[in-house]
Amino acid sequence: GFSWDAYYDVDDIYNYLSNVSRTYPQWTEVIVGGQTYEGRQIRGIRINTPAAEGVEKPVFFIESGIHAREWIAPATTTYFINQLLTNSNPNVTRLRDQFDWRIFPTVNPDGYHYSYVVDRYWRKTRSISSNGCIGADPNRNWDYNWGQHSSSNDPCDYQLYAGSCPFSEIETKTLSSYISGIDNLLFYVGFHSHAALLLLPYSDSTEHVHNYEDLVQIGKVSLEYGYQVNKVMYSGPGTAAETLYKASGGSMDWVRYALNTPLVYTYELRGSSFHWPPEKIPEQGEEVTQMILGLA
Ligand code: 0X9
Ligand code: ZN
Repeated sequence: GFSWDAYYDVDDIYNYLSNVSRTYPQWTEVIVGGQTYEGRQIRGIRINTPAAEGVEKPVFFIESGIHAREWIAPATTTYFINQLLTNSNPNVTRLRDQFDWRIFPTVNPDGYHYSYVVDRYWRKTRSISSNGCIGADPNRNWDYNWGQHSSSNDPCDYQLYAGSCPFSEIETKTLSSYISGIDNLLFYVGFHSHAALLLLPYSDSTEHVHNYEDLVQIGKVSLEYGYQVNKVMYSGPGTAAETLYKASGGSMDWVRYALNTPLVYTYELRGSSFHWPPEKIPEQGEEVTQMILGLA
């Protein structure tokens, strides 16, 4: 069975999504957000409880695991899915009912699988370049100011190769097209590790978006909620460019700029390394649940 005391490979995560959607067939469905180089699907779950007649709920999108080695992100995302579906606390059921959820625990499943079975530190996709080197950083590959900061043009760069062109990777190309098709997208939240940070757009520039003050205020509430769980305070919220470093071609910037999505956040979860022991999944998952409650 599936649980939150171990890390699982892609197939097990996908089976969990299928099983849980069979348990709640009226509210949930397995959704496909895109395709991968090795022929996998980018599989997620939609959770959408019945709304009042004529009401279209805002969409809350969760992107996890764009970087393969950041295992705590997929693990806490399935933890959160489980909370939404099984926790009868009124705060959680209200949260569940408030949004049309689109949750993708692992948007780079080829990379995650490779990290799981071969190279624990793998970060990129698994596409093969013309010179034979493998993978692009899927968080440098989106079509907004592509290839400027913290990006490499060398396909053999282990971490930061931005791809041969914007959306060269089938994962970002298909996922971005899926996201473009969503009406009423309100929240887009990405999970990474490990830095204990809350980041806002933009990554590529220190310019502040027009609702920057709202983003900061909402983000602070999220961090206060999260703090209550483990008494650990994250840094931020602030623009990724100011708080961390400038980086181009990230999903956050594209979703904010190209789709004009109002509320876009990236969390860097905790951990002393990418080897955050699986015993930490529940406390980190609880923290994520509270942080999302704080946002909402
Ligand atoms: O560099 C990244 O893509 C993210 N950090 S990580 O260590 N998980 O790789 C940060 C993403 C958002 N921030 C920036 N792009 N600056
Ligand atoms: Zn990352």
